[in-house]
Amino acid sequence: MERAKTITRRRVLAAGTAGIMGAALPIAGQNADQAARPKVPADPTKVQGPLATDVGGRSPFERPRRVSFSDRRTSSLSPLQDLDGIITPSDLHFERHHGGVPAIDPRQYTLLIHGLVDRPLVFTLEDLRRFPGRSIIRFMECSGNGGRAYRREGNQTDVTPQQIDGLTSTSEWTGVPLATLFREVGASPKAKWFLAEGSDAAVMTRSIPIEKAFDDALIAYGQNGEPLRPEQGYPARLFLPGVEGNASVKWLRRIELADQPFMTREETSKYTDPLPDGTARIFSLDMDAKSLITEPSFPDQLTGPGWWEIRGLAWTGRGRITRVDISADGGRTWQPATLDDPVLPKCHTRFRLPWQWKGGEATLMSRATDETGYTQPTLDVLMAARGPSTAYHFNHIRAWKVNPDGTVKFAGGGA
Ligand SMILES: Nc1nc2c(c(=O)[nH]1)N[C@H]1C(S)=C(S)[C@@H](COP(=O)(O)O)O[C@H]1N2
Ligand SMILES: [Mo]
Repeated sequence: MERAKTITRRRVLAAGTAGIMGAALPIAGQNADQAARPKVPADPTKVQGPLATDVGGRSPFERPRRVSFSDRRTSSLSPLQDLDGIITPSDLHFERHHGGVPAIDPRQYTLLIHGLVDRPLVFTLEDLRRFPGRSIIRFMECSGNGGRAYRREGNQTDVTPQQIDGLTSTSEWTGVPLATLFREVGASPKAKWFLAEGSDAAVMTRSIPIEKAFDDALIAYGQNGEPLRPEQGYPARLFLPGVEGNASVKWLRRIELADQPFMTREETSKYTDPLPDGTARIFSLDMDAKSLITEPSFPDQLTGPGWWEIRGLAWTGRGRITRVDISADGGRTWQPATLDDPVLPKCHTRFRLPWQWKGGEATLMSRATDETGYTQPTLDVLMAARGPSTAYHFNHIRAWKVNPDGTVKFAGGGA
């Protein structure tokens, strides 16, 4: 008995609530005198399971799944509510593709870099791997992510974090810095933009300011310790940390340097934000600070009043997250959450806050601030700035309503 109590107290201290809680009341668990003890087989040698396998799999009891909205399956969303920590397992990384997933033989793969350069060069995958490499843990988010939360279609309440915001994921990306390749080809000082072109049926093309190449752009061939998944651009993609996902062109086959942007379809007709005053935001590449509570969320049902840990993810394309505040009363009062190590730039950051549910109605919200001092806006503020018809960059504060029966429903911007 004493042992169980000690563990409980330690847990409470770890959660930083000892002061509020006083004595070591268990947060969860049954009295060990009454509960069933672990079953111990008489002969442990008789319970040996399957032998070692060459490639592992998930426990059959865990079934996280990406989901797709459209029958055309042009995208699938990460199950954010099923994940701990900050890394998205590669097979659950969200996908977005405009022309399917091409099958590329890595031995046939080439990347051409030309335009305003001294020496146009073609690189094989082997060539790319030979350059000094780099691994970075960074998020990638589709700038169309969260449109559902912004428009509040049908005022849906029975939607999961995955359905609202599942077009964001974090991986460890490995590759060669684009700056290295630009030095290799001898990028001209006249080059101000570069075009990235994919080899999928959509021939995705985007123009990127040249500074990004010399900052932190990567030609990535690795994801979470293994080659990129086909869905993520195998065998090589452009990866632009902190930038809207669309510009991280997958199945990359060509880069052209120029003195101006190319004004492709994807940066004029698409990925441009019409504003209420008749102008438009174009090349709005940076992802603004955002956060989302992933637990509790729909379809959770809290089993009773008491201590629950509010958990979620925060991220920003402009550096590190410096704080996340949580409100349990619809935005009237806020409390700072704890940020788990590591807090990396342009990366999902895990936040947590112990919360005592009294059993009544509560509206849970999270609000992220990044190192530039920018704070995630309310839906009203964002809507006033961008208007109702904008189609990208929906980073406003989200809300979840906890009902007296413990059910949790999506509550849009909270108001
Ligand atoms: N070649 C190519 N690159 C592409 C796309 C595409 O359709 N074709 N989709 C873009 C979009 S809209 C996004 S959000 C990201 C998604 O990357 P992911 O599928 O690895 O998550 O890839 C981008 N790169
Ligand atoms: Mo996207």
